Amino acid sequence: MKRAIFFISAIIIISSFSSQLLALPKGAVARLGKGTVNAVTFSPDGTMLAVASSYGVYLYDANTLEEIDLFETNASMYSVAFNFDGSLLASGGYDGSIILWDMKPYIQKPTTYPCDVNSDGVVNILDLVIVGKSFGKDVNNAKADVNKDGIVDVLDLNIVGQHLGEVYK
Ligand SMILES: [Ca+2]
Ligand SMILES: [Ca+2]
Repeated sequence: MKRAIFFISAIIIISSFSSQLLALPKGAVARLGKGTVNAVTFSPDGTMLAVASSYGVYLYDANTLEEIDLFETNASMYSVAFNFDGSLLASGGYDGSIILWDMKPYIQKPTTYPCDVNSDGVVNILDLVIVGKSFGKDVNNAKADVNKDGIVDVLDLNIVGQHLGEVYK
């Protein structure tokens, strides 16, 4: 009986100790990372998180917090940095190497282009005309409300105007 009580007590002590270790600090939303984490950085658009660790470089989806990929390396990585548009990631290792990773396959392209009001793949005068004709109306044409503020007005026209000539094909 004493042995059973000791065993149960040990389990309670161990489980409360491990739950303290796993508890997130106040204000934290997640705990990520494997191996020894040496550096972290967000991609310029904020969609990815790169982690330099003893296993290599981990990529996480910054929104879902799911692991996207692991770039395994021979040496432990201690630094990571994206270039200005997030198309390249540089990692520095303890072996003195700097590895450049192609991030283009991981960059999420938008599925919609609000300035292409008529969805023909080009922002041109036709999109401006649609927005202009929808002025003052009760957002019957929701696509003409480019900035999604509930009214179609000069602000929407201005946004489309700034994107004139863009091609999404
Ligand atoms: Ca168009
Ligand atoms: Ca609007």
